[in-house]
Amino acid sequence: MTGIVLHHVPQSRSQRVLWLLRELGVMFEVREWPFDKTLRGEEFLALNPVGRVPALEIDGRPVWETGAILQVLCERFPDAGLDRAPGHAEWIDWLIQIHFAETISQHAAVLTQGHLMLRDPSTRSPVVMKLEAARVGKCFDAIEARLDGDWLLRGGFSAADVAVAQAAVMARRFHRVGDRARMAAWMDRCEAREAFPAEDGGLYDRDFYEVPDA
Ligand SMILES: N[C@@H](CCC(=O)N[C@@H](CS)C(=O)NCC(=O)O)C(=O)O
Repeated sequence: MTGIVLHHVPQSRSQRVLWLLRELGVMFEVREWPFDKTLRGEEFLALNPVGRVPALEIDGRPVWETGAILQVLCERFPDAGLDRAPGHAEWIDWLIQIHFAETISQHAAVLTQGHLMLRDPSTRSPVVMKLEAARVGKCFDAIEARLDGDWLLRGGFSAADVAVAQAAVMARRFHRVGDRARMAAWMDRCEAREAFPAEDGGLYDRDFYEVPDA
């Protein structure tokens, strides 16, 4: 038993924590959960009171919210160089990117619900799905505009790349990266990293989901 346990559902936001732990090169265990009402059971609610993944056990306590988990891990293992500590010239940009990932993930989550969870098409809103897909596109525009080198921060690869790229991997199932050349090359660089985790099972049954007609 190591001190760190990741509570994980493949292809969910916990993939972000899995990737970061691999980049940090630390010992950890993974406990995989089904993506169902088990997450609302007593055992999981003791790890995260709103029943969501990821949850991380570290230093004898649970931590939840992906952005908080990334910050805790980067601060706990500073030698890996994946953080930008308070006072660092890139600290604020690092923080923005760590939390910007959640904006992207929120859109992907709404679209996942529309395309995969609401099985009865009459309960879906193509209008909302179209709007959410367009908002993913705006996020991709922001990534394209941000990139003027290999990584999101000039100082080099960091947890900011892990956060945003993992969210973009989820979101590109709903809006194509298209002709955003800098973003496409950055995604390739991220996915080529040794620590980038292979997707092993999960929620999605195809690479791309078209918005249905209204
Ligand atoms: N802001 C939270 C969101 C967590 C979240 O909603 N995770 C999804 C998977 S990506 C989940 O567990 N959904 C289960 C549900 O909504 O029932 C975080 O970043 O940790």
